Amino acid sequence: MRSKLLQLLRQTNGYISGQEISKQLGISRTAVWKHMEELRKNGYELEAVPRKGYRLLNDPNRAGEDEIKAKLQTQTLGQEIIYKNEVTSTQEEAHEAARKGAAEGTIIVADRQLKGKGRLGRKWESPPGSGLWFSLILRPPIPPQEAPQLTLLTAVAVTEAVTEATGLQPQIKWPNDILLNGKKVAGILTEMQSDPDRIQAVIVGIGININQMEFPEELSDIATSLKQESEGTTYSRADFIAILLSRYEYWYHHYLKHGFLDVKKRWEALTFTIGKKIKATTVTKTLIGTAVGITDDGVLLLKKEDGEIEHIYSADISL
Ligand code: BTX
Repeated sequence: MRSKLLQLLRQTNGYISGQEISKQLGISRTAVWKHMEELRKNGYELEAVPRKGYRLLNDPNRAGEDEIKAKLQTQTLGQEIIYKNEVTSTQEEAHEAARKGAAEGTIIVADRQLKGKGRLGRKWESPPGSGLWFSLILRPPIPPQEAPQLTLLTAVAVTEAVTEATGLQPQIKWPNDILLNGKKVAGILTEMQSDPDRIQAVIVGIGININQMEFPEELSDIATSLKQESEGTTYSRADFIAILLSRYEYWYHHYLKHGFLDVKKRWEALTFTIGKKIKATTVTKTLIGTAVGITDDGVLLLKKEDGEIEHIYSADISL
């Protein structure tokens, strides 16, 4: 209920009356007042004016353009910020912005996604007020077939950012899952706008569960948040994105200057997939074997029991 109330306050330009809130949320005026008191205790600054209603003055967990800009320490990434309270998917918005010529480094951030996209048409749960849902537009001067390397680069940047922000040490599961204690804390979706021999834009979608304390039932065993893994510590989403963009910029520039090798080495140091016996489920078949490494294109090498090496381009991995 409190997140619905916050959403209402965030969406309102100016004041919203207690009566309107109680009508929209289907709760009593006393309940509205109690929730407001709870929000105040949690650091939200609220103004209450007789006959006008309530107004949110300071939102400690907002990750809007101003809050992010105040924390950014990058040269290019995040210099352009498009912030929306609610979108279908930041990927869609980013594709549109990229087609219209948005500069490299532009980010599209939303408080909530109604149809957050995972890989292969899957859904990414993106509730308001608690996670970081954003897409980054890159225009790397690399051939289209090398774009998958950016997925691994992204996983490295996200993992390092989680450690820097929280002290926690996530592990990467090939190709793009970031796990804490075996549960998914972040997901990465890399899409591309490309001519046959030239990339127009790479749209890197990043979803990170920051402050959720609960998940829908079907995710409760497989998903976690930074807050859940740090005994209830609340993290600032604006701080987190600023740290992440710094790590990203470091690796992205390093990659453009020196190539993929160091990214690959760092990825291998942060993953637990390599050396493990795994089951890889692709669209057409299921393979069992030992993950022995990745190629320079980020393709997973699976050694089957008969010794043959299979190249896995896209699959779900389980141990
Ligand atoms: P994926 O296909 O690897 O993971 C999707 C699967 O993860 C789902 O089928 C579900 O089991 C699980 N899942 C769904 N939501 C969550 C969640 N919040 N936390 C943990 N597990 C979850 C991963 O796809 C790529 C996700 C990218 C999301 C970003 S958010 C910003 C950008 N915009 C957009 O629409 N997508 C990206």
